[in-house]
Amino acid sequence: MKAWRWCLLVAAFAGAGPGLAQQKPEDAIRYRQSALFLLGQHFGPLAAMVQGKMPYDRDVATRNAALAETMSKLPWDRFGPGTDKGDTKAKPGIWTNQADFKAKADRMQAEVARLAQVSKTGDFDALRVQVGETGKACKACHDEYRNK
Ligand code: ASC
Repeated sequence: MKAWRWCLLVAAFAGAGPGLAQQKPEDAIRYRQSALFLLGQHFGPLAAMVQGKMPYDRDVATRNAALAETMSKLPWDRFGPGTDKGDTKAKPGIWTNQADFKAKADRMQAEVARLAQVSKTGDFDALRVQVGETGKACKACHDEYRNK
């Protein structure tokens, strides 16, 4: 292989950064907190709309719900070994009841995906119901697995 091609190959892999396996625990914690923070930031306007605290706008609802759906997929592979200690409110149950934690995470993702679908229809009553269901799924996991 020509030397310049070899350089490109090495640069490509180096640029990709460390794989998930080598991610520093504090970076994994910051990653999942960032995703969940943004999830809350995009769920907030939907909650405000159905509570009459913000004018209802289908396009605003759709955009926020789509971003919430993307965010909802991100945190889960960042609860790996060693990420239970540090600057985190994550409770130990996440690692001792992994099946239940996954079930709650899956439920939340399903509710947010449904929220994204419902937001597009322009059906305000359906949106109100689905915001409620989604909020319950957020809360179920926080009650069990997040320290105050
Ligand atoms: C939010 C947010 C949560 C959920 C939860 C719903 O907007 O940041 O964590 O809703 O409070 O019960």
